[in-house]
Amino acid sequence: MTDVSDEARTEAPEKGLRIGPPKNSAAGVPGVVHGLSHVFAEAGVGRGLRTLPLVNQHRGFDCPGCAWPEPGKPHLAEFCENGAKAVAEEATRKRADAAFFAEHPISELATWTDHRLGKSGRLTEPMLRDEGADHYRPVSWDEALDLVAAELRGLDSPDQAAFYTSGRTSNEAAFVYQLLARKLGTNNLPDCSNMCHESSGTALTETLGIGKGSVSLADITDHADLIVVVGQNPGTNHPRMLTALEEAKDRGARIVAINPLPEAGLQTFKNPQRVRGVVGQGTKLADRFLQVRLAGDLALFQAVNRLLLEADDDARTAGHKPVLDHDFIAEHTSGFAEAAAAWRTVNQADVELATGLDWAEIEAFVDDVKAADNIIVCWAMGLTQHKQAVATIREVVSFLLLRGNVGRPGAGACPVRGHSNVQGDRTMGIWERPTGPFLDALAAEFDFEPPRAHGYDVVDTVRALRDGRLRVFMAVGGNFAAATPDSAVTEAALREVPLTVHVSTKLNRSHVLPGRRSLVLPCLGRTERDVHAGREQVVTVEDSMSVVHTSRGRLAPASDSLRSETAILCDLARRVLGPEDATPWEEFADDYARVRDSISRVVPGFEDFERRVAEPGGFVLPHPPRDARLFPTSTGKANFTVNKLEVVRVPEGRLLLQTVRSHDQFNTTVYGLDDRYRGVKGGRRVVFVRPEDLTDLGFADGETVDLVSEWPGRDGGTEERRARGFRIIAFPTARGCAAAYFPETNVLVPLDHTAEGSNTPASKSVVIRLEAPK
Ligand SMILES: Nc1nc2c(c(=O)[nH]1)N[C@H]1C(S)=C(S)[C@@H](COP(=O)(O)OP(=O)(O)OC[C@H]3O[C@@H](n4cnc5c(=O)[nH]c(N)nc54)[C@H](O)[C@@H]3O)O[C@H]1N2
Ligand SMILES: Nc1nc2c(c(=O)[nH]1)N[C@H]1C(S)=C(S)[C@@H](COP(=O)(O)OP(=O)(O)OC[C@H]3O[C@@H](n4cnc5c(=O)[nH]c(N)nc54)[C@H](O)[C@@H]3O)O[C@H]1N2
Ligand SMILES: [Mo]
Repeated sequence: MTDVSDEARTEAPEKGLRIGPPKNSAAGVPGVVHGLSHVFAEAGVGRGLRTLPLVNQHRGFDCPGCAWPEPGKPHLAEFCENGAKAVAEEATRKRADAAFFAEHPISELATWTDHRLGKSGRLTEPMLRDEGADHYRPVSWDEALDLVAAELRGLDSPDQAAFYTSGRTSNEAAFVYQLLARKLGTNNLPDCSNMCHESSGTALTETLGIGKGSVSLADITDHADLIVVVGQNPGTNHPRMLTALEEAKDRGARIVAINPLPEAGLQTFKNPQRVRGVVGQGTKLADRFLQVRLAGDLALFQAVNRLLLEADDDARTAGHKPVLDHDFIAEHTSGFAEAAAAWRTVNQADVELATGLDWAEIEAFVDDVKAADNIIVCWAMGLTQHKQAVATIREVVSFLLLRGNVGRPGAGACPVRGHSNVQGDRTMGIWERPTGPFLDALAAEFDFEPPRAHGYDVVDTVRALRDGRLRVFMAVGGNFAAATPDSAVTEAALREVPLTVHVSTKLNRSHVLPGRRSLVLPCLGRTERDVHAGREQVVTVEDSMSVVHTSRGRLAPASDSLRSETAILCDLARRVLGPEDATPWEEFADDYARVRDSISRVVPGFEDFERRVAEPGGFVLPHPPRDARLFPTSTGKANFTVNKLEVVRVPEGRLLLQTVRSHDQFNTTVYGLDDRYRGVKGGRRVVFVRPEDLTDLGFADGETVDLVSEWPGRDGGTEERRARGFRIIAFPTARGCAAAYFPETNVLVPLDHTAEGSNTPASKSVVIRLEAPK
């Protein structure tokens, strides 16, 4: 049994925890005040005011928060409460400098909570932990980078190194990073996407031929008749999306929310940039709320597709207008007959069991669908982090295809991406499974033979670490130790690797669970001015809707020793690959336009990059299904799929747990201890359970319990993982389902519990039991 108590990290029990009623509206003035209070507290009033007006403006910087696109003409302040917090976190005046590391041994820092670690402030100079030492000590950039280069050059095989990326990295840094890894000879390029929208990318590539969303912002604001928001909590995670949904509502669009939790942001939006949002009632967003059970969406969309098929039969028999778009299906799709045959066997009882919904509720949703000419489905982690995630998203695509909802205004698939440049990083080749054409273009541009074998994704990287197959683990951004599943396994594995290297802005858990030797290399953040070789540099990013644009930091860097990610990686590459390597690494670092020049020849859609990205708002990458109803799939058509439903059966006395974000965190960065919309203040060790389930299980609101996950062990027994000391909150979630925050609950997610086809940790459906603490 794996019993990991991370109680040790909660230095003080959460004495300040207070629970109030959940809210039924999002944002408004309290949101802005809350966001600004974070900025001023961290950055100071002057620095804060200088920063905010530049967020997401042409010639400003890309918000380091989420990947939601900027409107063509941004409002004067196109930032949101949570964007403000992300900026504050980076613009903070606090410093985790050499004096800080001299004062706090690593063994002490390892007991701090993620919240406290993050609040230590910005990293200021390169720090090294020597083998056996309990402190980090300052080192020069030369010493640090030579050390990494020596270790990489000394490997028996390049596959003994893994290069992780978190999705804040710019296009330029991502491009040089993957080039370095591939020149070294490995495709071990795991990234946060593996834990995020990998399931979307996999499903969309199979069905539409491209792993990206097919809608633009205007499709939502100006054209869609029905917008389905499934498995997503935009009020917290993509607050600017609420403005777009409000615009859609103003024109008469309908919104359907599908979620086990009644998220405040999906109910009412009080837009702080509008009078009625400030003093009035705000805008009611969702017209219909389907409170689906966790992992019930595959069954739900199969039922919807069956009902659409039957409605089409009826309409045609009665001589009415067909419900399905038969012309589109005939001309542009493949596999319809097989899928239709499968839908006709969809069983109502299975659907009701899996979804927890009444058939009549599903029929009412189908009426919305039939009434809408143009439909968009938006989704995020509620669909991607389940065992049948890929199948579910394929089924969503079938739903869209049935009525021709791809490749025309106001219609399409909208996976709402997480990190601000996670989509761009993948476009730049951060991928453990690069395509042949990409590698061919890279080979031609840089005159070398890139490795063709697939590398490790995140879960495989953890396995390789665990099994001693990696000797260097390097990360550009992110917090691998905290973001990955099965914390006990990952943390133990990371401590054994000979060298860990983290290029980061702020201190986090991954730095205090170091490898035998460990380097922390501090870099500039998005908000900061990047001057290199006497030239002010700009970087580029790609948003959730394939718009590529520039980002230019304006604040003075947190320390004089900081370097940009691109500069660090070019310098490292030069040292690793030696003088015999012909890549102009120094020129790349001195002028990122040189990197963009190479990108323009390697990555399709980036032709004439430098000129086009200088246009206000940047440019949109090609997307054949969206632009021309061309589907670059194996069949050359959009593919319908047959997906076998496995109803998740939760044993008696157990709950299905999802691990979610609170309103005061960005992934593993914990800004504060509140989750305002869900009524939580001053603590994070809470578990939301439905009152009827509590009664059945013999527990009560306010009790403290351990969460114990149960997983079929290899030897036929049950593996147990435990997270201690969670306060129960009676909450109106779907029946049989619970929710708690990550990263605290990552200890409960078994490493092998992943989505079929994408290997994404299934961190939204973990079987648990509640147990009175011993
Ligand atoms: N402020 C802030 N912004 C962020 C982030 C952050 O941490 N903080 N993170 C960024 C990143 S990297 C990402 S990926 C996105 C994440 O954005 P979200 O996906 O919105 O984030 P989660 O908190 O994981 O919320 C998942 C939502 O899906 C619902 N859900 C869970 N399981 C199911 C299911 O089986 N079916 C359905 N229908 N719904 C389900 C949950 O109840 C919840 O509303 O946000 C990005 N933006
Ligand atoms: N249980 C559970 N686990 C999850 C999820 C879940 O829903 N449930 N969600 C998953 C998802 S969707 C994601 S995307 C991952 C996130 O995984 P990661 O991307 O690895 O984690 P973050 O918390 O976003 O990384 C934060 C750290 O990035 C560094 N950083 C911030 N800005 C910069 C920058 O500009 N440059 C550099 N070099 N470093 C910077 C800081 O040091 C900060 O501490 O977590 C995944 N893990
Ligand atoms: Mo994400």
